[in-house]
Amino acid sequence: MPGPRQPKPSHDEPQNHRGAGGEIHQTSGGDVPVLTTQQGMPVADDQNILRAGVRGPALIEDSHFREKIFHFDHERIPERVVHARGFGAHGFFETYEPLTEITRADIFARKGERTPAFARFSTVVGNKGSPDLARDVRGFAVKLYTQEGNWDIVGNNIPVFFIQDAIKFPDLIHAAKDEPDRGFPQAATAHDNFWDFVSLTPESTHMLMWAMSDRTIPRSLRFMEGFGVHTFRLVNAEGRSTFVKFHWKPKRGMQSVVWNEAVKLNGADADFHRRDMWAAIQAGDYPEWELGLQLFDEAFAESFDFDVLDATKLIPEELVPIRRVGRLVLDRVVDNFFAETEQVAFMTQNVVPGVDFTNDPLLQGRNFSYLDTQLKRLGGPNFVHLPINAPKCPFAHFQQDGHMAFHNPKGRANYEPNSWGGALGGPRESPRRGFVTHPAEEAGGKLRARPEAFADHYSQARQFYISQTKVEQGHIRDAFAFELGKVENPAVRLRVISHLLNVDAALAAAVAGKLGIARLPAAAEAARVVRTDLPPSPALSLLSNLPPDFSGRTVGALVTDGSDAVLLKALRTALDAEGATLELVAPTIAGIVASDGSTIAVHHALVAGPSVLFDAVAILPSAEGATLLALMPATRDFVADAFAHCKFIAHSDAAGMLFDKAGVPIGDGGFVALRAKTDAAAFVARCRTMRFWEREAALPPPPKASTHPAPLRQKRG
Ligand code: HDD
Repeated sequence: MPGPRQPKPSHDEPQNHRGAGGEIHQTSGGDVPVLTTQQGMPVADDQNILRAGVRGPALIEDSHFREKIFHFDHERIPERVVHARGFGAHGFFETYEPLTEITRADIFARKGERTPAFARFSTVVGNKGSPDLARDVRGFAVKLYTQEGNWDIVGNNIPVFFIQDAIKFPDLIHAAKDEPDRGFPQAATAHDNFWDFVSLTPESTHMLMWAMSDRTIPRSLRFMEGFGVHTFRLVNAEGRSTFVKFHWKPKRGMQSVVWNEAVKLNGADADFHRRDMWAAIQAGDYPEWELGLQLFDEAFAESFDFDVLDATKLIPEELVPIRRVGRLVLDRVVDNFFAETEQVAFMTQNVVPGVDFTNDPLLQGRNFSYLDTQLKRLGGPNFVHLPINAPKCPFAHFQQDGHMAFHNPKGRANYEPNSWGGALGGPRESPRRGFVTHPAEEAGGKLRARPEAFADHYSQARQFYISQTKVEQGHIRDAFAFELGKVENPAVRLRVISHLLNVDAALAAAVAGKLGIARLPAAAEAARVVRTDLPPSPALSLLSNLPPDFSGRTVGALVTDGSDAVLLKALRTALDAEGATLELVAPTIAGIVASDGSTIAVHHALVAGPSVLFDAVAILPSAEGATLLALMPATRDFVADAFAHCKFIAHSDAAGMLFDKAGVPIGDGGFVALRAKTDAAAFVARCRTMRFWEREAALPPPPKASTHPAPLRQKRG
């Protein structure tokens, strides 16, 4: 009975109807698909629940409504217990040259062969809806759909880890995530529980140095390295094993933001990283990394200063150079975020013939955990049937049934051995093609213990610190001071300082000074003498390894009506030539009329386009436009932040008053005046060093604590 609030459906032509609230709906017709229930029954009315009378109660008979609400109620699956917030993309891995002398892995057998790949990048600690620029380790997980099965390299953007043994992982993660009695802080390690745990776990010290460095606030997921972390094995056809550490080297080089910028980015665009990657792929600027191998044998492992099974240690590139063996290119965004990025199941134990594990106790524990977690998250044993998880090579086995079984074997035999013979008998094992575990010899009693060499917790932490530039060291000091500044318990703060004293006395004193600690505690007792002879490893520094150019980066130009059209064009041309992007910011999103009378669309209104979104800025108002901008508070932030974040700043002459207004002293080497067309190219050339760090060096040095140690009682876990 059509009532006054019920739109009348038509199946002939698309028609517009008004729903109860007056909203417009289009009914199906022509090539528009008909809305159906999950069962395929066409739906006549998706606006109104079935009720007894226009103002009467709802009827349980409305199976369409019940199905719709039932399904909605069950849309969520548990988020990942760690690495909940992530962003994935499809692509391929291309092999540079056959590596048959090192591994029988099929993926490395043929030069130029492309293997489909899916990569997911993530933060570790925050929940699914947390901001992208949290200070956090980034997950770097790659699924390679090889012709001999799926191989997952489930790594991070840091080559070491907080703990040596997987049995401590739940403690680490409990301590790092929000505190259980209050549910905050979210996506931050800047709280008591985390620092309490790590300060009672000295093996974390090396990782803490990385975590407090700019590595944990990358500018883009495209501009960070990836690491397999553990030592793995590659095994060739003769069964010879070579130890390997996996590295992903970003084509566009490495780059991070500064902390103050990260804080503001989280507010300006909490999706900054995912938007950046999405935009790059959509623009055809495909994110790319080279796969690097550090290959070494037993003899090197024996002679190395540290145990290669200890995930809190790395092997400096200067000691074992990286061999680049292929590239990963991400060239396709997902069709559906849930189906692909959310449901993808990475597992460290997914290796292929020719790749094998070592006895790293962290890795061994992971090999248990990842399968287990998928059952919880994806709800049954058939999660590999999901398209994102299914191998792309032929597969055949006798595993059957279970929830949501999509690939069901045909035929009578569902066991082996069987005597059905031929195709009827189903698949058979293949000693020749199959995965064979490297027959490493093992001996020793059953015990819960760690090798003696694992006990050196400070030497490589120190090596990392001394490998950083002065600017980076300053950022590390600031990060420690920020995080510990959020710690309420003074004993925890002191305990961290006592560890830092084993890393670098000046670092410890500076952090203590920033925390207002008047007297330094005694250094933490070190189980092994700290090595001060390890040389700096320049490869560990971001700023010592700048990319060759400014490609993949973005300049934000603040423009107004009357902005110089010729200069704008020159800037765009210079950036295009560099492979960089220009985005325009104007007083309103309606765009501007440039000096030549042309109307130019802009990307951001000033209030929504702060300078933190960009790698460098150009402030190019007309004289009249500058007067208008001077009245807008957002202009001051745009200018002052760009300056404080050490960005290169191009400017028109008219911009001068805006610098004055923002209290920015114009004139250091980070400013480039744009007057003639050629100035644009000069500005882009300056941008190649990414930031004008000298500006930061001009700031006054931090206060320091007294170097007279104060006694401190150490609590040990
Ligand atoms: Fe883990 C997810 C990386 C130690 C247990 N881990 C997860 C992801 C990455 C890493 C990138 C997200 C994968 C994705 O995008 O879906 N994890 C690491 C690295 C580690 C590490 C580099 C140390 C070197 N992890 C680690 C340990 C354990 C786990 C020691 C447990 C014993 N990790 C898990 C997990 C997760 C996970 C609980 C959560 C979601 C998932 O696996 O699929 O099983």
